[in-house]
Amino acid sequence: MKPKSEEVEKAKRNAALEAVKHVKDGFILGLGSGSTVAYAAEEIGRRIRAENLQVKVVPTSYQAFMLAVKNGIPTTTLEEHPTPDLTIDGADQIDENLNLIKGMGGALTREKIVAAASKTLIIIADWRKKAKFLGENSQSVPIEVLPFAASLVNRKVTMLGGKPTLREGAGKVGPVVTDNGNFIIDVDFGLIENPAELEKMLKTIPGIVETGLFVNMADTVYLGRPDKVEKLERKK
Ligand code: A5P
Repeated sequence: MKPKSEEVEKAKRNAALEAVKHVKDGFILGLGSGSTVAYAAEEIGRRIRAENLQVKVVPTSYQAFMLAVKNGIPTTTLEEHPTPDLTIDGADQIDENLNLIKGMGGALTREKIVAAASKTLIIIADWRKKAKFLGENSQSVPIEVLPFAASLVNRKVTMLGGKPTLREGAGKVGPVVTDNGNFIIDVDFGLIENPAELEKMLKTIPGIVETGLFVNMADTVYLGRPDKVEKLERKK
């Protein structure tokens, strides 16, 4: 049975609230992108007003920047704060080792850069995002590519066994253009038993700017349900 959308929204919010409990006064935060992060931004804004919490965020997308502005959260940059204390971000799929697929909102490259710069990465998601293996339920891997390289990348990922689809816009004809001026190719690789190996191979293809595979990056995942939150930690 399909879950009701209000149950899913409650689950996302519950996960976000748990993550924001980790935010301390003086923190520099990476602010991820997506609908689950929107709840985290609301809670950070609420705490700024209620507790006079002093924090700044490095946004991972224009959406994250706008969420920060809307919620009264001061923004900063990696130039000013190269090592954020904590990044809170969403995910599209999470495997048993806390490897992730991200980028269904098109924001994967800046998300990965900010996550890699941060001391800690906390992922927030609803329960439907958990999988035994990445790639389950036909979840494809978003890949950001230079427009000039799109046909080469299509050919190369097909040789690796993937089925590529150039992401088309909604509210715009033609391909989606990312915050960095690139295209997104969504590639269905089937079940991904070794995400680290796939990531390594993809990174050898000229024109791939970044992939939505986040391997060994998440420290903690809060998996929300309508009535509780499960905490998962990466084995190190
Ligand atoms: C943005 O490109 C993504 O990486 C998001 O973090 C991911 O798609 C999760 O988004 P939702 O929280 O909206 O599901």
